[in-house]
Order: sequence, then structure tokens, then C-alpha cells
Amino acid sequence: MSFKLPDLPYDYNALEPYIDTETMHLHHDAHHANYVAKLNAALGITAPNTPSLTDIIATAGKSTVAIRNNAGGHYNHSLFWKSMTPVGTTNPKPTGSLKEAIDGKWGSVEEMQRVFNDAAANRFGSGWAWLGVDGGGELQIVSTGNMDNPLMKGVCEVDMVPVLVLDVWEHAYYLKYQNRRPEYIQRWWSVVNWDQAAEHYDLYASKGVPVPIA
Ligand code: MN3
Repeated sequence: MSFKLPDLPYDYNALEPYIDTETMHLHHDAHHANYVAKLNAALGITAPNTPSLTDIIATAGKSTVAIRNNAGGHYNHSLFWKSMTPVGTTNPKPTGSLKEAIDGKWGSVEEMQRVFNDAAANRFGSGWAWLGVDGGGELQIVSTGNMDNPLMKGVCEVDMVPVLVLDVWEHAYYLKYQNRRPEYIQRWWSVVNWDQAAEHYDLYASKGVPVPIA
């Protein structure tokens, strides 16, 4: 048993023109594949019982740098692919209990997006912006550096269960947007999978359970 690179849940060109085909190929087939290979190498998985990725992530802050970086690289990218969908295949805005929670916390979806955009734009260097649910059941927005993930206990400013994530490493946008990270962030909302995010919220995050990654 070892961890495997998941297929994209859509075609490589499905997020055009917001995210280009070449970036998706490189990002999934080269970058994400590399994190999976290095995670397997770092874990040296030979035992019949492979630990779950969420268990590895939870304790990654006390693990080796290789495990922390590559377990994060695998989980974060897997959730990132699921955070997106081709335009027109999902509700263009949050719905249901997730929308109620967003409105309760920030007053409007637009204000939540403004806070999220700031977190994503102001992350210095490589990292991620996250929408998730903290231990008190409240929605939070945080950014993390490198491959860190709010599921890694004690590593981030807030421990929480992620619902939605945006990759702001340069490899995620540089071919198309070059140094225009704010434009990439702004246009990313066009391909956010709000139906999937609502499911992540209802079935997992609102119950304090990490969204499982196959
Ligand atoms: Mn990436």
C-alpha cells in the first residue's frame, strides 16, 4: 500500500480561461505527483496497514520535515482540485448551511471573499489560503506558508478543518498570470466548486471531521 496521485475530477482544460491547461498539467502531473512520490519515500511504507493521510497530517508538526511537507503537499493539492469545477457545473455562490454560516460570520459572501483575498494576496512567498471550521464550530479564514495545513495540530494560527483552499504558490499561476497574484485570486472564484464546499461543510467540517482524501 502506498499513497496514489488522484485523477483530476475534470479535464485539464476544463478550468479555462481562468486556469490554463498547461498549468494544470504541470501542477497535477509534475508537482502533485512529486509530493506523493516523496511522501511514500519519506514514510517508507512497507507495513500492511498504511496510516490514513489525515492521521499523518494531524501529527505532521512533530514529524520530519519531509513528511510534513509532502503529506501537506498531497492533502492540500487533493483538496485544491476538489475546490474547483468548470464554470456552470455548480451553484455560483454558497448555499444552505454554509451560506448561513458565512453570512453569520462576515455579513455577506462578498465580505468573506474580501477577507479571503487579503489572506491569499498577503501570504509572503509560497502558501495557501483556507476557509474552514475551528474547534468551536466557527468559520475562519487563515493562510499558511509552504505546505502547512490547518489540520496540522499546533502549526497554524488556528487549528481548523478546511472546507475550501486556494494554492498561491507561483507554480499555480505564473505561466498565465506571471506576478499578478491578485488577478489570479480574483478570477479563481469563477471556478470555485460551491456545491462541493457545502458538502465538505455539512458532512465533515461542521462536525469537526477532516474531509477525507482518497
Ligand atoms: Mn501547488
